[in-house]
Amino acid sequence: MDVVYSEDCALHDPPFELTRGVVKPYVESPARLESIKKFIDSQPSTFTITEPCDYSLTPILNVHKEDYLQFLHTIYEDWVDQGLPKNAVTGECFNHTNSFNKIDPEILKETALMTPSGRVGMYVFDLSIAFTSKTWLSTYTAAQIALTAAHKLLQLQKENEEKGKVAAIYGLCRPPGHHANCCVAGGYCFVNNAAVAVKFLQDYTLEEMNIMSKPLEFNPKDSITASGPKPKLSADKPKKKIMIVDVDYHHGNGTQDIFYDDSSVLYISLHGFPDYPFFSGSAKEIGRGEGQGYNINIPLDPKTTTDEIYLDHLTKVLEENQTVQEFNADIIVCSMGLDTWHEDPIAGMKGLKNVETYFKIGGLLKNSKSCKGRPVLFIQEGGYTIEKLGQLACRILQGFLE
Ligand code: Q9C
Ligand code: ZN
Repeated sequence: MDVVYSEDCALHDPPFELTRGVVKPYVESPARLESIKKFIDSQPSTFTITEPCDYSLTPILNVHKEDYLQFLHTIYEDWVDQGLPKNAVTGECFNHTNSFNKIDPEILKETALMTPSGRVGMYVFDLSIAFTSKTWLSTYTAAQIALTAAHKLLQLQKENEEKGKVAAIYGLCRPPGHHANCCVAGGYCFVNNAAVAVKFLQDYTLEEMNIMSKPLEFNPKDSITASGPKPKLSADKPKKKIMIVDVDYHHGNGTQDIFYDDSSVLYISLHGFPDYPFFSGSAKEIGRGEGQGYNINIPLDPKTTTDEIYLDHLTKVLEENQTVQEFNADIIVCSMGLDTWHEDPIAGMKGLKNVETYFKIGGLLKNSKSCKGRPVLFIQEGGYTIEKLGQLACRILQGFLE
C-alpha cells in the first residue's frame, strides 16, 4: 500500500497547550507521525512511502473560505509584527455565539479583523490551536498529502480495474483535520484534509488531476492564490457518492458541518459522547435540507464501550443500516483517528483494549456490505499514545489488505 508522507508535517511544533486548567506540552506533536512512519518503514514488503505533489490552493478553496485561508497564512507574522510573543499565537477572546449578539455581524467582523487577537477569536474556537512560524507550511503540506492520496487512489483504481483488486491509499499527515470547518479552526485542526480530498474526488476527473499535479516546492513567502484549474461540473459527469467513516475518538464536527446539507456525502462518526468538542455529536444531528438523513452519529459511552460493543456498532452501521446500503457509495474515506485506544492520554474508550479490534475495523472497511469492492482512502486524524500509534495504524491497514 502507498503511504503519502512528508517530513514537513513535523515542522508545526507549538511549545504548549492549555487544557482544562493545565499547561502542558502540545499533545498533537510531531512525534506522533514520526512514530507511525517508523513502524511503516519496518514493513517494506507491505508499505511504500511516497512524497506529496502540489495541486495548488484551488481544491482547498472548494472547502475553505478565502479569508480564512488568508488568516491561517498570515496570522503568525502579523502577531509577531505587533510585538506579541514569538513562541506561539493562541486565542484570548472568542466570538461566542451568545456574546456580542446584538452587534451587526458585518460591524463585528470589521472590528474583529483590526487586531491579531480579534482575528484569532473570529477564526479559532478553542485553546488547542496554536500557530508557529511553520504552522501554515505543515497545514498546506497535510492538505496536499490528502490530495495526492486521492489522486493516487483513482490512478490505482484504474490500474486495478481488470485485476479485480480494490484500491487503498494512506495519507499520513498532520495537523489533523476533522474539527475544522469552512472557516474556523479547532481541536488541533486547521484545514479539513479529509473534506478537501472528498471534494477533490467529486469535482475533478483523473485526467484533470494528472494535469494539475506539480512537484511540491513550498515557499512561505508565496502569496496564497488559487492557481489550479477550476472544476467544470457538467451534467455528463455524475457526482461521485462518498461515504466518510470517521473512527477518531472525537466527533468530527468540522466534517459534519461541511457536508451537513449535502446528500452526495454520507458522514458516519463513532465517537466518545458526551466529550470534546462538547457541542456536537448527538445522534439527533441527522443532516439538513437535501442532506437530511445523510449524517449518522453514533455516540458511545467512553466508560463502558468495549472492543465488542465498538465493533458491534461499526458492523451494524456498515452491514445493516438501510440509508447506508441504499446510499451505495462509490468511494470510502476513512478519517483514521487512533485515539479510541484505552491508554490515550486525552481520549480513549476505557474498554477498547484489544489491538485486533483495529484489524477488524480494517476488515469491515474491506468486506462489509456497504464497503465491499469500493476504493478506500485512509486519512490520518488524531491519536496520542505515541509509542502505540504505528501498531494501531498498521493493524487497521493490514485488516484491510488481508
Ligand atoms: N482533555 C483530534 O483528535 N483538547 N483532536 C481536548 C481533552 C482538544 C482532539 C483535551 C482535543 C482535540 C484530531
Ligand atoms: Zn480525536
